[in-house]
Amino acid sequence: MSAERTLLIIKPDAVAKNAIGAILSRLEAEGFVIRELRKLQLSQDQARQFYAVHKERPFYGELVAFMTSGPAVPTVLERDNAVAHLRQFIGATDSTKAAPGTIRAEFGTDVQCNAVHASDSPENAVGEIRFFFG
Ligand code: 3AN
Repeated sequence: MSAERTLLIIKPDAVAKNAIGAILSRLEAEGFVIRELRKLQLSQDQARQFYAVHKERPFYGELVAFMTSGPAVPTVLERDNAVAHLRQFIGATDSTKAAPGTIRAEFGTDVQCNAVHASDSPENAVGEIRFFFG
């Protein structure tokens, strides 16, 4: 199968836990190649824009506040079937329900502080990679 790219963001909760290296190491061991990597703090405008699909949801304000609360690490990852494989590997959105062994089960806390974001479709991956890396 041909290589595909997806966007991962190590969120502020995982960065604050000093888990950047542990998460990247798990991903590399799973066959993902790190193509781009940057540590940054999202502005309010960037966070609102990135999560614009959720703007009508009740948690939108909290989500923007959390995502701008500290540095995050957007990363472009490549492997075969990257989008679907990464979604499986990170686990369910709510860390308390994520399957054992997944990134969110290991490094996340709850539905908001869930350690990482990953693109949910190849189309969104293209847009999200462009959002951070041009
Ligand atoms: P995923 O990140 O697994 O694709 P989405 O797209 O449903 O999940 O949600 C986007 C982000 O919004 C999640 N990563 C999470 O941080 C936050 N979120 C989702 N549902 C809730 C909720 N009920 N309360 C607070 N935050 C939420």
